[in-house]
Order: sequence, then C-alpha cells, then structure tokens
Amino acid sequence: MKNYLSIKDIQNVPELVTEAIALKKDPLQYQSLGSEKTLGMLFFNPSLRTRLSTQKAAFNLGMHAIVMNFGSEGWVLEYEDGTVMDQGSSEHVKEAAQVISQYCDIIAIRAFASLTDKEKDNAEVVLESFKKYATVPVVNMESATGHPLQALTDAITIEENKKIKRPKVVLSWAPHPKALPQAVANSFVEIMSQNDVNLVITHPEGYELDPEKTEGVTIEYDQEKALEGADFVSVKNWSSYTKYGQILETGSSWMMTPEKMALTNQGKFMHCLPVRRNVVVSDEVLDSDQSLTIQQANNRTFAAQIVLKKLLENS
Ligand code: SN0
Repeated sequence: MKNYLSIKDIQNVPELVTEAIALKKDPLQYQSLGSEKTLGMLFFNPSLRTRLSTQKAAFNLGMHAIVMNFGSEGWVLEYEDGTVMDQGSSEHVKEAAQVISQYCDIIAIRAFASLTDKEKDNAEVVLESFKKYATVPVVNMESATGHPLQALTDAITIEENKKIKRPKVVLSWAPHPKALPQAVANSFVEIMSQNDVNLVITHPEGYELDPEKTEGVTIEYDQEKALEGADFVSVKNWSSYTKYGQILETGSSWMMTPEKMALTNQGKFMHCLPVRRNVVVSDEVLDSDQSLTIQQANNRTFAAQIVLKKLLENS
C-alpha cells in the first residue's frame, strides 16, 4: 500500500480485515515499527472518532501524531496552478504539502465535499493535490467522495458479528436536517462489493449514488422490502447526487425504528456516528442490544492502525 485514498488502495479486503482483527487482539505488538516516525493529521472539518482513533492507532504503533485544524487555524490554501494569488488564499498547496512532508512520515487529511461543485468534489482536489506534491504517503480521513477508514471499520465489525458466511447487509438512507456528503455511503458500497455479503441499498428515488460506485448492486426503493431478512442494517443520510447537494425528502418515514428492525433477521444496527437521535434512528434502536455503533467506533482504531502499519512497512 502506497497511499490510502480510497477502497481501491486495498489489495484484498477480506485479508486486510483478518489482519485488523488479529491486530486488535494485541494492539501494541508493533510498537517499534513506528518509533521515531510522525503522523501529521490535517483537518479541514470537524471530527471526533477519526481524530482520536487515528491518533490512538499511531500511538499503538509507537508513532507520534501532530494534529492541525487547517480549516480554522491554517492559511487558506490555493489549489489551482498559475493563479494570481491576490484574493483570499495565502499559500499554495505546492509549498504546504512539501513543507509538511518534511515534518511527517505520513500525512492524513480530512476534507469534506463542498456539495456545491460536483465536478470539483469528484476530482478530489484537496486530496489529489496533497498526493501530487507530498513526498510521503497520504491517508484519507474522509474526503469529498469517500471515507475508506470508516468503510474498513464497518467491514471489520460485520466480520466480527456475522453468524452466517454470506450475511445480508442493507444500506438504508435516513432523513437529516442538513445536506450531508455521499462519502460514507460510497465507501461502504465499495468495500461491501469486495466482501462476501449480499448487499442491498435502499433509499427514496432521487437519492441514487454515483452509478459508477453502485454498478451491479441491488437498489430497492421499498425500504421495508429491503429490510426483510437483513443481518446488518447500516443507516446513513446523504444528500442527492443527481440534484447535487440537495435535500429532496423531508419527514420521518425513512427513520430507523424498532418496527422496521423487526422485519430483519434479528439484524444488527450500524451507524458511523455522529447520529441525530430520533431523526435518523429512534432512541429505542440506538440504545438496544442490536446496536453496534460503539463497537464500530472502537474498531476505527484498528482500521486506522492496520492502514498505518501497511504504509510504514512499505516506506
Ligand atoms: C459527516 C458525513 O459525511 O456525513 C461525517 C460522518 C463521519 N457527518 C456530518 O457532517 C453530520 C453533521 C451533523 O450535523 O449531523
């Protein structure tokens, strides 16, 4: 592994999941691997789990982590080539990425979708620019179109909890008061497509994800039908991809409830967090034994740790 920008950077998903689960049993066994190495973490957006679990993963590997809230504390960066920089941006990513590469052995970046410029978001301008100019590996901590550390976490959590070889996994859209990115859903679909699961996506019409990412995946517009016999239900809101960044559906009819969970095969509830209680999912479901959300959050550490380990071993 040279970088971890998307699910495409994983050579073999089931193998990586198995390695992460082994790491979880003895997390401090590779302390010398990261000794005297530095992880630089750049945040253009807020974070709780990603920030703390990735730091924890670095510490478990013997690394130091330095964190910068770029969105609020950094210079506004310029990404275009040849710009006359007499407007808002103070520093070009060309310098920034090269400079940070001198301080850090791996650079991890969080830069959400703008949800206003589909073309720019799809081009992954921030992540790709850092990759272009950095001289060290780059890790995606949620970019415009993907959240591959969360997806790896979810694959680990499903592996730990599955009772049959090929479980039914449903990705179910949920309501939300804010327009959210498609990143979490995209990477979830991408990783599950490379896993031995029966994946079904359910959402209202108009919420189709990027067709390139859902090719060959079953889409069922009837949520209750989709939930029948599900072993895992991963719930997530995203804004429309076709009517880019728009909220098309309001009301609570797509919220996850105990009545809907009763249609599943004693299915487990999953959500990446943060979650809006009684909007995305009712208290009863989130507080039930069926919920895996806290275990998922724990697995963030081991997803990050296996990725950092691969990158350290390769450099
Ligand atoms: C982000 C998202 O991509 O959906 C991060 C998820 C890991 N979620 C949010 O921005 C939720 C914000 C809110 O106000 O509920």
